[in-house]
Amino acid sequence: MITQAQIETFQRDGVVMIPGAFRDWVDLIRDGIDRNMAEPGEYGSENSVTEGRFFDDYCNWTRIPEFERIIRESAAGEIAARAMKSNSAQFFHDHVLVKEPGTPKPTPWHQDGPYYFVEGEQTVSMWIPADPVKEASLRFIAGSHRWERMIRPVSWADDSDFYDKKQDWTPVPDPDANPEDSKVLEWPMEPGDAVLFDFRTAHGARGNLQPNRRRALSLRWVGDDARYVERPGRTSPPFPGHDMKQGQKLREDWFPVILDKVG
Ligand SMILES: O=C(O)CCC(=O)C(=O)O
Repeated sequence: MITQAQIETFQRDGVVMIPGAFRDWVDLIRDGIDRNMAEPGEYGSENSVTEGRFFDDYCNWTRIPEFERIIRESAAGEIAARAMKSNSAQFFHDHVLVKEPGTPKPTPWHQDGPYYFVEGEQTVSMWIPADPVKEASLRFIAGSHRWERMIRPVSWADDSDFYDKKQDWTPVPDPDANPEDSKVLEWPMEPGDAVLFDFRTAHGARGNLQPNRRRALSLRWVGDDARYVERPGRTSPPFPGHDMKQGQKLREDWFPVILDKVG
């Protein structure tokens, strides 16, 4: 499921690739993505691309039965808890990201944490491609989950500031311009492989100039120590009406605890 060596790699680098982790779930992932694209939710976006298509949408698992099955019935919760070294795995949200062939738009370098209203040492996203991916797979800056300051969050559509209020962010990095400053990790991936990464790990992706689609499902989890935090504006996802306060655990009726004790 996840080896001790993979757990240690995740803790050290903030990212690990687990070949074949969701191999048996690929058909269901594809079916769920098809349903999501046919019936986008209120957050569905085309990211203002003018060439190709970059569709993304999130927070649909309660209306897409394929996603709910993967979250509840696959080993995802246990893999998440073990990677985070947490007793529990609480589900935060699902995120579908599809780059169609001929889409040059890169995904900007970012950390997910600043967009979210949750923080902790125990967080993990699992990005699972439903197609073979070479150039357009996720790229990560090893060890960036330990950076003291977080990267300025930007709108994916136009790179403008995501929050109106100023905060002491670190500038968006450009590891390709300064390759000696950071170690970039990336892997060619097969359908059902998964990269696991901390919400604080800096990552981005190239455009998809390959002839095949690049469909992916990201599942986001938090562990025992994760707590609600106020951000300087509306977060992404926003979860309107959540009614949580600084320092609270995420409410379990909206964010289900899928595993409460690692066996
Ligand atoms: O699929 C992509 O291009 C970006 C994915 C991502 O940033 C994420 O899953 O957090």
